[in-house]
Amino acid sequence: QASKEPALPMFYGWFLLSDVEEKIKCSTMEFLKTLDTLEAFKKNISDFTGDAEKEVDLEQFFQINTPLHCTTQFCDYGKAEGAKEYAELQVVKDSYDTTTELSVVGLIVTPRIFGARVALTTEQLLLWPTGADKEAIPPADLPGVEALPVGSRAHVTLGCAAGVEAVQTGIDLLEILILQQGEEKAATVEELELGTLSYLGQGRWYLALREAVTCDATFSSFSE
Ligand code: 2AM
Repeated sequence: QASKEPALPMFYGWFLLSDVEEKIKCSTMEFLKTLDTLEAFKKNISDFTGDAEKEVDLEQFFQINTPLHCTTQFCDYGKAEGAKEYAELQVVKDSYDTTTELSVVGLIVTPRIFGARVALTTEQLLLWPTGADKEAIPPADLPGVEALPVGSRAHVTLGCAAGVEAVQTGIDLLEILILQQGEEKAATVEELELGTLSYLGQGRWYLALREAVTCDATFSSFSE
């Protein structure tokens, strides 16, 4: 009798420990509050509201996406490409339930999502699936993605605007990174206490943190 295959999860990733999650929620909300009050942001408010006269409360605009995590492999319970192969990797089995330190190096805000950019270590990159940076992106939409270093897409989705799926964060992050590498230099740069804020047009904001924030996180999986 053939043994039943173990069920695959919805996704694998690093999950922020609960006290870290609280800390990050608070500090990133503080940043949204700051961004909301900046003249440069107000000047471009129509990116978010469609109307230059309208105001937006960014803290209300994004719905928080818990548990806060950095997805490595999206499995969709086995339906996603490469899910089974990933689950069978020795490094995935060996790392399961172990805790690591994620380094948050930037924050991104767009009219769709609010997220934290994560810089992965060489060791963490062993858990980053080949091709994950380009997953779920029609190639024609993001020319230049091939030139980005492996792991560029690593992030924690902090919140999504109404009706937006979390998968958008990785796509918006890659788009911002491509813009930053290209000819189009950021339109506005403002030095904040937290770091350097750039505006990349069409409601895309990037804060390069002056100091990376380290977050303890456990490698695990999630199923609804
Ligand atoms: P995220 O990693 O950008 O936050 C459950 O939906 C989780 O899997 C979310 O965290 C989501 O986005 C991620 N996810 C959903 N669909 C995905 C896909 N096609 N590729 C990669 N990650 C995906």
